[in-house]
Amino acid sequence: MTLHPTKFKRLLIVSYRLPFAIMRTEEGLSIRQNSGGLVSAVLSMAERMGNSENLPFEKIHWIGHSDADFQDVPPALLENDNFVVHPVYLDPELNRGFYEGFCNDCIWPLFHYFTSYASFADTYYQDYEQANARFLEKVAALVEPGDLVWIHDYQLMLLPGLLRASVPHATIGYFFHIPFPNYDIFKLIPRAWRQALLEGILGADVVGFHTTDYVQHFQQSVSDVLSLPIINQRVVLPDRSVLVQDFPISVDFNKFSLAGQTAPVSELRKTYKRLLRRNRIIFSVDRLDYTKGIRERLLGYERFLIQHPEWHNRVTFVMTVVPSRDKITHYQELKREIEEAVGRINGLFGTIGWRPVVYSYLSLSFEELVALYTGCDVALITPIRDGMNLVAKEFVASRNDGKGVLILSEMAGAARELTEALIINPTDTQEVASAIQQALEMPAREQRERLEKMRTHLAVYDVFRWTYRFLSTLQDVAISEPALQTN
Ligand code: GDG
Repeated sequence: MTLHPTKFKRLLIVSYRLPFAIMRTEEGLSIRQNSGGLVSAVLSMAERMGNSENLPFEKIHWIGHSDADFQDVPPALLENDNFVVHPVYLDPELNRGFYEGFCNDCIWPLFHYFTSYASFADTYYQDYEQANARFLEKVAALVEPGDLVWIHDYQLMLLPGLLRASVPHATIGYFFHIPFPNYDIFKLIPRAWRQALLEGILGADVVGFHTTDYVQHFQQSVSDVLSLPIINQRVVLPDRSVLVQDFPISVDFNKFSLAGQTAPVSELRKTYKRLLRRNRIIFSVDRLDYTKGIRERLLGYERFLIQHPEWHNRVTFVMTVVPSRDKITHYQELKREIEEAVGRINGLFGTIGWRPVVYSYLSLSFEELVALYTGCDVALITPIRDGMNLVAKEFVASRNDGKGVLILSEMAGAARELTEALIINPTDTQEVASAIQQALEMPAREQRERLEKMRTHLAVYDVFRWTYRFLSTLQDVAISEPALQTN
């Protein structure tokens, strides 16, 4: 599986978020690395560039959003060894309607099956159209023959279609990072919008999802809304066809597998264990989001503590919630509910010397994250709905000591691959409580055997495989369709 360096010269990634945030400090402008699933995946790939003949691109050109306030950023700040960044400047008001509105107050809840949270304001959709058109201006001005354009995620569903109309011979891939819901959910979107969203996505040559379920849901929507035939995984349009396939995203297995042994991580791990009085540790980390099942997880832990007094004083749940979208009402309410539940559990069971839940609302450094992945006994990952969930894969990749148990929700895309985890339904409080007990009491041998199977899978299906599979499929499709040849 290789890419064709002679035919395709540049990789253009287009996503809402850039890999770096531009900040204004007292010393002037500076950049800070962003986190999140997509950024983690592409940064790993970028770190390998130059050292791998499979990655022929010299630099990745990355087009993403920035506040209009930063239009005075000097070009030198927008380039490093791996990336050239091309910001799309959006006014705060447009960004509010587009990103906080249509993306995160309509599509995000709807596509995660939180239908009652979804708001269908006309102005949101108008801002979404306008913002996608602003991305188009930037991409269309940049794209050249021989470029691969890889567009990401639900913020940019219209962009592939806009780009196809503006640059008909462009080679366009599109990857969807969240679940694509079944048709009953998708058809809640007003008729004209849902048609435009599907036509937008079908502007790409290859459309990728994490799982075969999402592929099937998308195909059913295409067939019901647009009445287009689907033959051999291809949506057949009058002048061309679009390949729709699953490409499960993954993690940099080697990086996580080795990270636990570095001196800073070992030091941190020792410190955490000492601070937690050598208690057994249950760990979770997620962005603040109602889809992640944080409330439900706390109920499961509370039930476990009620049913198992023998574990009091001997176990600590380290729960980190990473600040996210906290300007949106549902997120503010969720934060309050989480903090109430943590307070209730600590009040009910805690003593002067023991806090059952150690909760923080902050972002961890990479070393802190790995120290917790490798220092914990149980990773408790209970989303109500999650496209993939990279935290589960990172935990497994980190455990080259063969210790630790993964409890994983069946509603995460990752559950399709990590079948040796203790798979639970996140709304079943008793099942979560029982899985915690089973995990804490699991014999070392069983832990090792379960981890080994999942690690063998991730060692092969790592993030590089994901990128190569997607990009080489895109190239093959572009080369085999004469109408789409770029030279
Ligand atoms: C979306 C989809 C899909 C988290 N907290 C910290 C931190 N992280 C990193 C993790 C991981 C990433 O952020 C989170 O990825 P997830 O996949 O778990 O979740 P989403 O952000 O919701 O991502 C998801 C993903 O896209 C990729 O397609 O899997 O389903 O919702 O890499 O390590 N990193 C650091 N400190 C933290 O506190 N350093």
